[in-house]
Amino acid sequence: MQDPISIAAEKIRKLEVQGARNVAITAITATETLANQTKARNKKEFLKELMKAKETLFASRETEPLMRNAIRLIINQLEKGTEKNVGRLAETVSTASGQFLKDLENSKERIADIGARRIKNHFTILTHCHSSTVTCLLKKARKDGKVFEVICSETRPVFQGRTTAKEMLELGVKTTFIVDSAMRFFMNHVDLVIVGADAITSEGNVINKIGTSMVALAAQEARIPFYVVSELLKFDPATMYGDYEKIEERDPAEIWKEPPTNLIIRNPAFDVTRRDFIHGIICEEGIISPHSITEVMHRKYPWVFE
Ligand code: RUB
Repeated sequence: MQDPISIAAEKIRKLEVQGARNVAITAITATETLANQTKARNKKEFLKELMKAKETLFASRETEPLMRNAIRLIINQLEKGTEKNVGRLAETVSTASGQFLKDLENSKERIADIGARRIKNHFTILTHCHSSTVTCLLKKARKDGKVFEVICSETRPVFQGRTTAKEMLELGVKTTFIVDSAMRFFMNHVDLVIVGADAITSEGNVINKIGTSMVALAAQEARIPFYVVSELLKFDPATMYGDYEKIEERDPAEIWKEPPTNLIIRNPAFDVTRRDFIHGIICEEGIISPHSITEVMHRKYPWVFE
């Protein structure tokens, strides 16, 4: 029987679980299951097991600081404490996991409340890929009685835009589906661009699905506000100390299953949108300038810098 961590990592790697938030939730839940099923005889063995799980989960997708911050927080609580009993250590993992998931849910709702206010009646909103945070915000706007249209890009190579389009249709929102290369063509018909995030760097740059930086460029040229919706814990503290955020490069077969020999295919999953193109980051603390990210993180989540 496969252990919960390998199952979760495999689902994440194959994109059966998609989007930074869902990746983090899957990783946290698997860590909790592992802790509850542990056969470790002492704290040392238990921590060793969790460290191995951490490595496997972190390797499943490289550009996911929300997952990394969550798992680090859970393990740090064990390392810091004096508790030695394995049963009680497993309970600590459960409590910390449950609390993190609850906070994540609250942040999402807060982001949706704040972001929905930015949507005016009869707006056309363009989004790229599928972000559960973006669709939650749009659902909230709809619930508040706003009438708006959505344009979604298909998001090559694995078409996450289809998920967004289906969700919008279910909401009863007039939805237009376009190929990624048509995004600039439609930009003049758009009032607002809203995208999600996988990572935020210490400089306030945002990493999201490949193609996002091109949308940002097109939005700036057309003078259309470009917003990122993101929980603050997508901030990657390693970027503060000089590391570049790694950009996951995926299997070329996602682009072309049987390509001609000698063809070089590159398949980066994400790109970097410079802070200068971002009107604001809509997060649980409000709408903030990307320039203020480290200051806000120090105030709200100082433990990420430990
Ligand atoms: C998904 C993607 C999403 C962010 C945010 O990429 O780039 O915009 O992850 O999603 P992939 P959420 O499909 O490769 O995971 O708001 O749900 O965290």
